Amino acid sequence: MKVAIVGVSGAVGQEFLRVLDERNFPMDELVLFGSKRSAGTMYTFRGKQIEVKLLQHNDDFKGIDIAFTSAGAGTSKEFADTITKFGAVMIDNSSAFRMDNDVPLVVPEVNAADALERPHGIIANPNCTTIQMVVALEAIEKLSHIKKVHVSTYQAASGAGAAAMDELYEQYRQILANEPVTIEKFAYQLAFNLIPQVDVFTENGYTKEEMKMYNETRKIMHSDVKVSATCVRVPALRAHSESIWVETERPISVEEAREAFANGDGLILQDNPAEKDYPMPLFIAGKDPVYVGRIRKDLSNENGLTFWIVSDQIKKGAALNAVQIAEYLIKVKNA
Ligand code: 11C
Repeated sequence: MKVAIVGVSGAVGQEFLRVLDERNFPMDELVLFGSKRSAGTMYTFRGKQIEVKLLQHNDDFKGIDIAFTSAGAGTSKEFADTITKFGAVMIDNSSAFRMDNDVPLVVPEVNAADALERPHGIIANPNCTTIQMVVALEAIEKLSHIKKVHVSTYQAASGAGAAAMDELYEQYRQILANEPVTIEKFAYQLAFNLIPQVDVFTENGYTKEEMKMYNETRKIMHSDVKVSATCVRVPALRAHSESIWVETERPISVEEAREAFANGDGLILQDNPAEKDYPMPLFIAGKDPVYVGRIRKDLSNENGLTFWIVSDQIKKGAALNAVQIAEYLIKVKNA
């Protein structure tokens, strides 16, 4: 098994190195690719130094079985043929191909088998906010079909990359030192603030991030569910939180929901209000599962249920989900 990481110097690229090592991913060789800026950089993997190669249109992907790509949608589109032409499976973290009909969009806890049908050799990894939401929704969907979802997100700086995380640290330092605040990665100062905009606005007044939650959820769950989202950037570092309201076909009790979450694939139930026990981004950063708490009946709708989820955006929201897809392919001998 020969594996490649494209965009290894980014926040997600670095997480791929950690996740592959931590999960003891079976491989004989790892090849790293990057832009002009990161080519030549050395990274250590399982005690071995590996130099980052420049991503180019050449035959470097000959012999690669699985390529994890996380270098932005533009790079994914430009290099998809180069990466897949010798048979590598490209598991792409960008938004480039997610909504293409002939590219599966996969969250293994929900639709792993979709990964087996990939006419272009490409499997898309969904947007982080969608991934963690569908893992939780799937547990409820098994009880009763979900017709509607309202969701507000509380998205960490990590969603905008490693430089954005650095900017958040730097903003807090600058404020405390009484220096002018640097604002480059976000529309406004994020430190001591919330920004009700993630990505750009579309014609219907929702942002692209909010529309990803609508469209990707329907594709992954093979569902007619309607998702209305408000996505907010918050000054947390690397785990996204979501306040979710679902309307199901039949009423679901809190006890039923709790049991479903407790037994759900990829989920941890953390819901003990009396002990002030609920998931928070500070404590979930670095962890694999999606944590669920604050489960309540909706007071305005008999068929409504509301809950709170938190998951590490760089892990389950990106690198881990992609590696789990690859693990599934290996398990069913499809890569
Ligand atoms: C954020 N969800 O938190 C975004 C980052 O489509 O893969 C990931 C964007 C994407 O800013």
